[in-house]
Amino acid sequence: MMIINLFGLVLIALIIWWFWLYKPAKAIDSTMESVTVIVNNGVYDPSRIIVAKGKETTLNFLRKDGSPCAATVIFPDFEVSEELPVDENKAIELPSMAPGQYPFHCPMKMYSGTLIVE
Ligand SMILES: [Cu+2]
Repeated sequence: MMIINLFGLVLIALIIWWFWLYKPAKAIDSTMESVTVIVNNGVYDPSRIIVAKGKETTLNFLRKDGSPCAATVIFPDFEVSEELPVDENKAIELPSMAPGQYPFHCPMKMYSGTLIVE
């Protein structure tokens, strides 16, 4: 009986967490502040970046991860593919974009992020 009650409590806690507390990673607004994306430990940080529509954008990438996986970042919608040197700031020029969401990732998609153009 105790175990069933405990299970019920855990379930309720999970439901509350899922519906009210869980929020996806906060998007960083590159129109308000200059953004440098840190590439390390399997994640782009920030991984969600707000970009102004209709004008060219420069994003800075700083790769900390020496593994070959992290070496290239690809923006498939814009046919942009850039090598990232380790521990060196790399500015990537993106063309003017229409509103929408566009993924960017490493060649194997272990690193992944989203551009939010608005
Ligand atoms: Cu990879």
